[in-house]
Amino acid sequence: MALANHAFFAASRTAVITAEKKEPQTDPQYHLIGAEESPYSVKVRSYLRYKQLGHEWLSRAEANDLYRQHAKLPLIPLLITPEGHGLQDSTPIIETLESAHPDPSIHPDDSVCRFVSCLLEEFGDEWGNKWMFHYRWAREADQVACSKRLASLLAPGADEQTLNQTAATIRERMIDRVWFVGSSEKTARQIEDSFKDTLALLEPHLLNRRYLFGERPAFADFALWGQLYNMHRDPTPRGIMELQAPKTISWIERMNNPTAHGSFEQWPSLKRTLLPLLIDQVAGLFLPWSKANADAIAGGRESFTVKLRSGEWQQKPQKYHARSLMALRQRYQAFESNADARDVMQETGCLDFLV
Ligand SMILES: N[C@@H](CCC(=O)N[C@@H](CS)C(=O)NCC(=O)O)C(=O)O
Repeated sequence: MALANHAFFAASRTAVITAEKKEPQTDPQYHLIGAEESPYSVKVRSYLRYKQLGHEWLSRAEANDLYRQHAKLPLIPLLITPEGHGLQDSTPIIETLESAHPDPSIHPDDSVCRFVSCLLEEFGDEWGNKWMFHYRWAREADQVACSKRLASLLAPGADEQTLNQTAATIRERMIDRVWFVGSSEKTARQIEDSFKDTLALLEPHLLNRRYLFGERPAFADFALWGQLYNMHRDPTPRGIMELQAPKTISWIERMNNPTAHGSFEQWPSLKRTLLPLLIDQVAGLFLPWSKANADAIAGGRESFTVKLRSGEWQQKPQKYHARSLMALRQRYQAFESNADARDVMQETGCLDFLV
């Protein structure tokens, strides 16, 4: 649910790398305004494909009038429903669609899995976005690659010189924005280690299963995938993935057009490889960071410093993350009476941040 990268998704639909155009299953009922470079936009597109909901994938430039008519915030994705309602914010968009189109469900029936999937959905959106945004603008190779892709989205068909000028402007502006996700000299190594450690934890987990919770995608898959799919489009993180994460890359390709191949697993068979991810990344980094951010917002502080498992983290607090932590805590309330879910949250060190 983060708000990192601003104001570059206004051009045409010419996808730059590996986006496949697929005929909508039924007449286009939904209109999804987004961009390939937007992790939250492709997250919703993957969901619409999974649910086989007919939709048109449009850029803001192509659908500028529609966008102006419905957008409440200057953000993508924006989904326009058949009834003509405009929805923004990928998590509530998916929740609204899930209640309208419950089958096949993206929520595992095992209640522990159901909450862990919601927790990892939040982890993907809030913490995963730090990996994606940091790696995209930290090094020249990625800056050049992505700013060129964004430039060709903004100025399709422009000559080389114009493209390079546009790319240079984008690059300059985006490099200045990495503070938004807390990327700085102090946190760079922590962000990069977190990404590599997460890949190392995902590989054994995806060794013999197609998705995070079994043979069909769960809520968590869509959020984590939106970030990792975009990272796979940038040279440096793609290089790291190609070196150490072949199973994750197969999952990235699979989630671009997910289909159910079987059922969700129960917690006991997922526990061995999901527990380390919850302990190491969610309880060790994401939740203490999110709590410190929320406390800083509540205290009206300009900046906050928090001791994470990876070291000292300093950042300007973001209102949006404080709201989403509140939403996560409200979501956990529905599971509080569930002893198994509580035990797992206790065992992983997540509980104290959720109550
Ligand atoms: N919480 C929102 C975040 C959306 C977001 O940050 N979108 C970015 C692109 S990934 C955006 O629109 N930035 C402003 C812009 O491009 O004009 C969601 O989950 O949909």
